[in-house]
Amino acid sequence: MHKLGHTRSTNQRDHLLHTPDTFVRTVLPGMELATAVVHISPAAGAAFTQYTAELEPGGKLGPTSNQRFLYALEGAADLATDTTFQSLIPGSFAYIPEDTAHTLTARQATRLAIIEKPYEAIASVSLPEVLVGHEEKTLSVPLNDDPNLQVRSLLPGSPSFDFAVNTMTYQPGAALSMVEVHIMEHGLLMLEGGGIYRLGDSWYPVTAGDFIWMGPFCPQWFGALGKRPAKYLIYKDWNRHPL
Ligand code: UGY
Ligand code: MN
Repeated sequence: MHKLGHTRSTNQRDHLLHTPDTFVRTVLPGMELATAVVHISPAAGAAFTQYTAELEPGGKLGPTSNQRFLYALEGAADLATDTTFQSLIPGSFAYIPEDTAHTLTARQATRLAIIEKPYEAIASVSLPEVLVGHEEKTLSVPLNDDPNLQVRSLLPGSPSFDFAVNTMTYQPGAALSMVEVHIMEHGLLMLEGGGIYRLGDSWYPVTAGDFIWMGPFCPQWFGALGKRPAKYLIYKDWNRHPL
């Protein structure tokens, strides 16, 4: 249906809301039988990029020299590096360090959330290695002792990693206990349910399929609405000095 020029999407200096009605597909270099919806990149003020890759059966991702994080949303795909071969199913995730040759091939129609970022090495800290896991095998812990708000850390907290990716699940009515203002930026993909997101001085209704970018120090708060839990995948830069 024609929306007569209306959308919930908005692009502000310190935050961006990207809703599916505004998604435009593009092909990134090296992709085969695949397209990308790029949600955020340095062009809009972020220090990382996040996109949703949509692959047909046999589709492939292009290469990158940056570190890459994958989270499988739908379908099935094989990830091969020089040392590993792993099948990804919904809820699977993989971390690939910078300068690590790999191929990702879809076995059926597949959708992946992908985050890429230049690695910030620390001289005394060992480099991270390839890591593949499944969300359901990670530990679920309450945030601030609230059993209705559960967080799963997909990556280890070690300083080898310069970013974190978590899932957060809110029972209906659960909310962040405070408005957060912090140096870390976020890329957020709403996976299930919905609610109200405060970003800066605005409050937005959000639902599964939406993407949000929060820049450094963007005031942020979320409360879950509706009759089912709200769940999102959230990236943040992490473990590095601000200067
Ligand atoms: O990890 C976080 O900063 C998280 N609590 N932020 C958020 O959900 N907007
Ligand atoms: Mn936050």
